[in-house]
Amino acid sequence: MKKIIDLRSDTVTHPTPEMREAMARAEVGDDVYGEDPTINRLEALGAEMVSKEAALFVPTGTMGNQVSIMAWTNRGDEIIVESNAHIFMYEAGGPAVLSGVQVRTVPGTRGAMDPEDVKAAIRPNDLHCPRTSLICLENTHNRSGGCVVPLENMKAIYGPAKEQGLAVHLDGARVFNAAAALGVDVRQITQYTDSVQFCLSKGLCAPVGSLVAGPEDFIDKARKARKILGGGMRQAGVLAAAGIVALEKMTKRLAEDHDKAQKLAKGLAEIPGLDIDMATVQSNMVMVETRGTGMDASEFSALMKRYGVLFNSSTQYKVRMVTHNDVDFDDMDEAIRRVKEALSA
Ligand code: TLP
Repeated sequence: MKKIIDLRSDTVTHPTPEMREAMARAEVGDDVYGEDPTINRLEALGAEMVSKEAALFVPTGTMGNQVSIMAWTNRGDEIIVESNAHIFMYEAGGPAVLSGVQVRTVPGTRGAMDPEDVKAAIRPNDLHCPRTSLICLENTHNRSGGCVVPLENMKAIYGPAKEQGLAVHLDGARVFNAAAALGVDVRQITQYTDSVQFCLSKGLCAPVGSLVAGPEDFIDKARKARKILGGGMRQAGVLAAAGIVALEKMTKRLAEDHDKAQKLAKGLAEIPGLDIDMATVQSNMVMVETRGTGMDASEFSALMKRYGVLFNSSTQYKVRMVTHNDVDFDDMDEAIRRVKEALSA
């Protein structure tokens, strides 16, 4: 039987044998009482890795972002996000529902907002205006195809935000991919944020989980927000154990996924009808424009599903392919071969 090559997301990765082993052996306790030693170890490790005072284990990236917004804002505030940010596009209106805040979007180039536009979007202290309390960044930036937001851009937004007393939160679902792509320690990125959410369950292969990291008083509020959302977990050290392997081991292999994306992109770019902006292939994602094939994104993905290559549509004429630990370099060759076969059939 033909192997299915699943490029829908890096979320499809399975826990590694080492993770399963660690999960089976994990010491656990009731985390709502703060008594799960494995969760405590994961939170301390995560905080240290991104150079923040404290961290909180949450089930998902979405909850990580939402408890962060709940902790930083008051009802009626406004938050600034890039117009294609996950927080704005894919979190089901969470900021409005959970925090009662209004979202102000600023357009970005490959995920990076112009610092001048951000400055201009900060509200004046005026009776008529909502209070701007938070700026959210995203790195790598999902909807731009995994582009890396440059450090200088983050710095140019963070400095003025601090001068104005605003908090900066990073949706760092794939911040370790950003660090690998830039060839820097992740702290170089997180130094320009007050809080960060990063996922253990994407390229890092843990089955579940994200960490939120930031100042201690912020984490206290985020912990309370997590409880409100029903996210206070009990013997979840079995999950945290996989998260520890994710942080200690799997962060070191992400560059390999980026090399796979390069290989895939180069091969697909040579196929007539497919267009790829190679400058945007910066981490583990490839955005492929399908217009030249006469098919839209959903027709093309439906066609390729029949050939055992899975990926999602991103816009009407763009599909997103994501590389990860559960596909190898040979799978990239095979995916390219099947696309050629499907388009010439
Ligand atoms: N992204 C998923 C889908 O929701 C689109 C994916 O397959 O890429 N921030 C960013 C930047 C993300 O890409 C995601 C997940 C999240 C937050 C949310 O994480 P989860 O899925 O754990 O809630």
